[in-house]
Amino acid sequence: MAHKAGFVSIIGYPNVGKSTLMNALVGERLSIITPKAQTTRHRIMGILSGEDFQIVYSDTPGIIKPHYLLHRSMMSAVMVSLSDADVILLVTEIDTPFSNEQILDKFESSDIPLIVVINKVDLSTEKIVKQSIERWKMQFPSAEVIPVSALHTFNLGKLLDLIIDQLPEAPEYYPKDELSDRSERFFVSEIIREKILMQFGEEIPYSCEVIIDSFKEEENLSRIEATIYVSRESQKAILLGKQGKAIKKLGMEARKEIEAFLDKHIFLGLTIKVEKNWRENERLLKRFGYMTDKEN
Ligand SMILES: Nc1nc2c(ncn2[C@@H]2O[C@H](COP(=O)(O)OP(=O)(O)O)[C@@H](O)[C@H]2O)c(=O)[nH]1
Ligand SMILES: [Mg+2]
Repeated sequence: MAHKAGFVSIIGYPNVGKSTLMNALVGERLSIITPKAQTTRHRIMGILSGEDFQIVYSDTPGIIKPHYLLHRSMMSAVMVSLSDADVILLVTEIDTPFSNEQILDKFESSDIPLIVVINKVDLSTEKIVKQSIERWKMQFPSAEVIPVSALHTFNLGKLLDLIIDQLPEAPEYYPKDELSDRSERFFVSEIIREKILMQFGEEIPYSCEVIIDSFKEEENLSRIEATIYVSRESQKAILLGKQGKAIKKLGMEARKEIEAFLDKHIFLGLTIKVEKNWRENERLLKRFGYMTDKEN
């Protein structure tokens, strides 16, 4: 059989389970997952290779109305991912209709195969799932519609078959043992950001960015220094907590997870800095790795 390969863009509203789905399809924890919207800020590739196929998934930020320059960069990550795609996975939940006009226009003006993935069917009944499938087929008559549960890996084998069916014949794009185009540094900063999302409420998670300042391999451990940027002094105080308790807890949780991910001991040094309104600042967004040519 000829070798098939291609790019598969995973898009949808926030929190529908795009990152959970990509991780389940690739079989590795690449994208961070939390119950909060806007967890994913960048396009993150996850690569699945078989003997006669290679799928390069792009997990993308949830589709939202942009309020900040940061959001605009997040939305252009979605649009770029769509324009390179060989197959599009539109991830939805049972009863959320999809009505983003910019994306619907993009579907109309291209003939990229579309698969509507109805996720979280574990939360629903068979009857409701059936009705939902019919509704999606009405909206997208030429699309495949498939119910799954990314969390419980239900129906993912069938989804994989549908994807491979739609891939063009092509040689592999990446070495077959590669899992992502992102570096360990990137994943480490994402794990720290995930712990911030989990530990702090309100506006804190949305106001933070994590930058790895240095990542040094020593004999028995990796020494990682990271800076957490926040938008205001008051946020810095919350992150620090009383007598530095909050940041200490954050550091411990992040270190455990990073050690599991890298499979080695690490030292993690965390510093907090205030950069006023970084989400609106083009220069800082560039420095933080947004709005680069690679992504936009
Ligand atoms: N019950 C259930 N929850 C899910 C499923 N897939 C994802 N979730 C949860 O939905 C939330 C958002 O998931 P995430 O992958 O970060 O969504 P994203 O914003 O679309 O990337 C998390 O709390 C996940 O655990 C599923 O199949 N069933
Ligand atoms: Mg996500």
